[in-house]
Amino acid sequence: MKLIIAIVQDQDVPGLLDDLTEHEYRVTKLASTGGFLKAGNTTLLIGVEDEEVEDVIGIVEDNCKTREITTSLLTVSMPGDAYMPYPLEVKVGGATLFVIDVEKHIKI
Ligand code: 2BA
Repeated sequence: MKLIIAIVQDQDVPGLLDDLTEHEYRVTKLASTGGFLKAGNTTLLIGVEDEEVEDVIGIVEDNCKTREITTSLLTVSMPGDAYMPYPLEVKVGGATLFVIDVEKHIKI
């Protein structure tokens, strides 16, 4: 068994959850925050059999889009100790996935 940890953008979550549950996958949704942008995103935990991993990756690919986000995260220093926000273009991926071996799966 594998645990897929999928970090996705909030906008893609409703369609992705519908698609996963229609295919009878079990999923847990966690609210998360990206360390770089410090903006909300969603982390999904999906426990699957080994042979289902590729199917789940395909469903994530179908539902998650890469987006360009402009942020004023960076500041440049100006004369006189002033700081000015500096726009930064960041490509936020469709999804970041980790696939982990599950040692034991217990349901009580
Ligand atoms: P954030 O950390 O908020 O990152 C958002 C986007 O900012 C990233 O998109 C990437 O394009 C850019 N970025 C991140 N760190 C950067 C840095 N040190 N310098 C320049 N640009 C940087 P993605 O790579 O698609 O990541 C989207 C979200 O997925 C991340 O949000 C984070 O929550 C998660 N993530 C990505 N890679 C991860 C990893 N190796 N471990 C844990 N979480 C990860």
